[in-house]
Amino acid sequence: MSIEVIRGDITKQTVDAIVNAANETLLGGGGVDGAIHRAAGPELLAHCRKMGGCATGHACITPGFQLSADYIIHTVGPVWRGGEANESSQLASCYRESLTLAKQHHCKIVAFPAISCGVFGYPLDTAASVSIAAVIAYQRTHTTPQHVRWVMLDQEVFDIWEATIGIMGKL
Ligand code: AR6
Repeated sequence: MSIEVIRGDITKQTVDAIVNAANETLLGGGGVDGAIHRAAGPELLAHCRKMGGCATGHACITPGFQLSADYIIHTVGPVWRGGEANESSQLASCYRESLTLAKQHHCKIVAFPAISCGVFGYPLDTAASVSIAAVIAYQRTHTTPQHVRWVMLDQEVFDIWEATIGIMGKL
């Protein structure tokens, strides 16, 4: 059971599943969602069209299509509205639901982006605490997935995650 954070492009990860920071339509968008759709190819959009969307805080799974990852887990993070609109429980739920789907599909290694930390505007330090706490809590009671890797495009996001893992990983 382990967690880590690296810098990189999540679409290039050779892992069992990568997680997409999607929106409720599941029909693609900007940020990491756009990058994943470009890398996975048009079959992903065709597949997502049949899925009927996904509510905030929930997750669903598709094949990885042209990615080297076997699966893409699509989760919809909360839009930041100031912190009083249930954002932290919705963000924690994204991680729990994504890890539950990964377990159901026997994924050993899962890569996450910083869900809600781009277009959706979640403050990075709070997002790091909520995200890391959710994964640590999950790992206390489950043995699969064995490894969770955050893959950060931005140095600033990487630095905050690394520092927060350093503190929370020892608690
Ligand atoms: N690899 C890893 N991280 C990435 C990559 C990549 N290739 N590309 C961007 N990031 P965002 P959100 C980082 O905006 O805030 C979309 O339009 C990025 O730097 O992708 O959950 C969806 O369709 C940031 O740190 O996701 C939704 O409408 C992090 O990924 C909406 O944006 C998340 O930023 C979701 O917004």
